[in-house]
Amino acid sequence: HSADAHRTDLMTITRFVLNEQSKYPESLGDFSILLNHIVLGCKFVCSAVNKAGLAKLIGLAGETNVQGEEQKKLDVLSNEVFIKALVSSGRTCILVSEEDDEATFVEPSGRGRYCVVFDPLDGSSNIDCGVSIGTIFGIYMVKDGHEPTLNDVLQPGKNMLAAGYCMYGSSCMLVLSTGSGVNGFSLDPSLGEFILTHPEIKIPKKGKIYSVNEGNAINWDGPTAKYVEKCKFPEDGSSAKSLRYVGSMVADVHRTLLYGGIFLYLADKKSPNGKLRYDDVEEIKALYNAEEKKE
Ligand code: FBP
Repeated sequence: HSADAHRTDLMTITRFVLNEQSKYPESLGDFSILLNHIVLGCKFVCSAVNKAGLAKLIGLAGETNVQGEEQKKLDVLSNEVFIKALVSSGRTCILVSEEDDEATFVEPSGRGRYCVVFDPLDGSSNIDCGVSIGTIFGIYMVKDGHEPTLNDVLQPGKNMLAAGYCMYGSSCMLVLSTGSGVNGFSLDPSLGEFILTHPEIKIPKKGKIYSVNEGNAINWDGPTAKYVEKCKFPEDGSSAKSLRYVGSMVADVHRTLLYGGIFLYLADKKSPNGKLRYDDVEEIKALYNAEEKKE
């Protein structure tokens, strides 16, 4: 017990990724460097999010009281931090952020092989009331010697090298997958390090929770409405499920991974393609289908 209470052998996220990399002798260590820069972005956003309420109350330098101003600022600030951290890693070539209309192409002299797609601060409607929000990221790689183009990032998720999220909740957690397994790291604020606290996360086989914005039920299709009805009024004698919906995807996904159950974010009559925020959904679909056919 005492060993548990005072752990001295800490598996930091850097150590974890370096360990993983050592299994591949040809690896150049580029991925650990990239990840370190992502981790820096997450730590910055975590600190900014934690200070946000206080900043508003006591008017920290640079904050204004104009309504909505600070929320926008936190989004914009987080985006700037991530873009700068990723560019300065020297390991990226294309950055696609939910905050920006256009992709950022890194100057050829500072380029690496990785493309990062990300939402620096998702769930912005939850900022002002201090509810969990998060950063989401995915990483693709361009082939050696190949000039990076937008097609390198308009690819199916299964072509990603790694993906993860950081949740700014009652604790700050970074969850990462590099393709085999999912591992969770909690930020120890006194050390400023993400420590492996949730190794090999596996979603429980059975869960007692369903998570959906039921306010949209009027637009659901028949099978969805029927499924959710069954969650509430089971016909097989099992007990009804509990409803949990934060409205921050990272928090809802994170809880689902740890506690099990189902998270739904549906295409419905109002948004038949789902809520994909892209001007030309058809273009994405065409690129996606072309990629699928190639394989
Ligand atoms: P914003 O970041 O623009 O607020 O939207 C993203 C998001 O908050 C997701 O994280 C979440 O899953 C979803 O919107 C909730 O949407 P809705 O309110 O339609 O259920």
